[in-house]
Amino acid sequence: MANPEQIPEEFEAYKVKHAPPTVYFIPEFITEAEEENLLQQVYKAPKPKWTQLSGRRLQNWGGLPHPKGMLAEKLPDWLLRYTEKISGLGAFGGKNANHVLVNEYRPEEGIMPHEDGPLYHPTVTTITLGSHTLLDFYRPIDETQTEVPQTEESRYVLSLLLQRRSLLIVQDEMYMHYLHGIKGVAMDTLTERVANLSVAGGQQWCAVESAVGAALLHPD
Ligand SMILES: O=C(O)CCC(=O)C(=O)O
Repeated sequence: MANPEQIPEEFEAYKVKHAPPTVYFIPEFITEAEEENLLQQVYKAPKPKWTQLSGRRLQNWGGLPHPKGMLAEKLPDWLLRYTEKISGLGAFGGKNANHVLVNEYRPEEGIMPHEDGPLYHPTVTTITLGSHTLLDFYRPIDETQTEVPQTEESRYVLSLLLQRRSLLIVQDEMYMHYLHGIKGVAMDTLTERVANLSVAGGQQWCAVESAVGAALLHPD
């Protein structure tokens, strides 16, 4: 299990304070040139590398995660550079990330609230490219709760504004207990429920362009 204490002390400043433990948000983690290079690499991949799903398309790098494990493949150098850099921060409890999921969302695309499941190390890190995204978190359905209807709205906890070139690290309770999703909207509304708004430097409204998020996942 990830140990947030392994993240160096200088990263304490990037801890999102108004969120359950543990979330780090680091704006401008990569440069504009690095972002451009990553986008070029993503879009240079052959067409069969893409898997089209409803509301997004994705590329799997490092192998295909499977309930019985993963037949690992070597990550290409253009991704290794970042998996090593992020793993070196201690994000994966001293282990190295061995899997990268590239998600592309076009305007009005998104992903329903979900958990990533036990196959993964309880940490996910995301570099956002090309545009921002608003990542929403929800409490799981509470079967014992009969008084309050268990709607998406009533279970909504907070959002994180992921600006392009930023790095997000989500660990432990925030990763294991809460569900995450991205609304398929053309415009995001930034409210006081965006927990990293002060760090991200918010505007009231932002148009969503296409966005590519690279997630590093560590299957145990
Ligand atoms: O794009 C993201 O940041 C979320 C992706 C995600 O949750 C997933 O691929 O399961």
